[in-house]
Amino acid sequence: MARRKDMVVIPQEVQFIAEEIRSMRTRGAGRIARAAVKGLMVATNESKAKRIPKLLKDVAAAAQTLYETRPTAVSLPNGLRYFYTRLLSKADQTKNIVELREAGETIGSGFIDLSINAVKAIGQIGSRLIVEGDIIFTYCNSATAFGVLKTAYSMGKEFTVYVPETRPKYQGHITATWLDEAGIPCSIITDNAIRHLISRADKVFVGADAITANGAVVNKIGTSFVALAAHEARVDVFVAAESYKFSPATMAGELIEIEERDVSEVVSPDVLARWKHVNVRNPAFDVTPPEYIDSIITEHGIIPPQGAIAILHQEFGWYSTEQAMPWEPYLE
Ligand code: RUB
Repeated sequence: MARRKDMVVIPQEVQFIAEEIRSMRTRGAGRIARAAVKGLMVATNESKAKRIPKLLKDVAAAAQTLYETRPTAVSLPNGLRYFYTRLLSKADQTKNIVELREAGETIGSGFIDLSINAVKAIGQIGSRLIVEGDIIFTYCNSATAFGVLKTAYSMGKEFTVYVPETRPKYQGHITATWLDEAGIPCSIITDNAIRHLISRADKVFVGADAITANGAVVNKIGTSFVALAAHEARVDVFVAAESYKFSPATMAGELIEIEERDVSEVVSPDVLARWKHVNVRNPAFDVTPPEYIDSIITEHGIIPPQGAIAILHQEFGWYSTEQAMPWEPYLE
């Protein structure tokens, strides 16, 4: 069948990036955001559009495809919004499609640089919280939290790290590998051992997929259990999170959607097939209330969780529904 000339086409590379995120081959909130923005750079560059309105439609379709890959990490819509709002304002200023395509490159690499620099800044700021001889707990696999540990270690501070395995996908093993490669001594523990061992720890460092207006932290399922156990044992909990992980929609009372993933991640299909009446649930994230968090380390500095609203205002102003998905009006 002949392809309509004005039909929206999503480039294969964008579909590939979307699948990498969906299947968690690309994972971690920061990486997800950078990969999605890369996808929009590709969509802008590869669009065959001859006119600007069509280019905006092509990029909108790519943005929607990427947006639908995983629901919880707010860095994903924030990254897509960063790109698309700037592309729209450039489209208001120029009639030249070549200029707009070039702007896509600049905007995208602007976000990627901002993201990488934020992780580095958090590493620098957070590393000051670590003192010689500390016993540290982390959870799951967060490049931002790891950046804090790696920076402290490169400053010559000696400390050890407990890493829970993080069922069902064992992201703790990735963290242990990174620590091992960096030369930082660590112990892998089962998730069940968290409460037993956390009383020996001095500090907890975790990452975040989303931070709400009231300072609650959404992160890998089980993080709230680590924070609860730490609170009980009077161990400080620090969250390392770039400002694009704060959720503007929560200023308007929206809740963060908690992703439920395929049950085959928890129980093998063979076992599932044998069971007749057993239901399996696989929520991928949970919410840690602000009461269980001591501080959030952002690239702008360390804030108490109650200061989340200040970051949100600084980054996004007051929330308006137009900020939700700026590409929506351009979807076919
Ligand atoms: C990863 C996870 C990480 C945050 C922060 O979950 O919960 O702690 O995404 O990561 P998943 P980073 O494995 O399901 O993506 O600091 O690397 O952005």
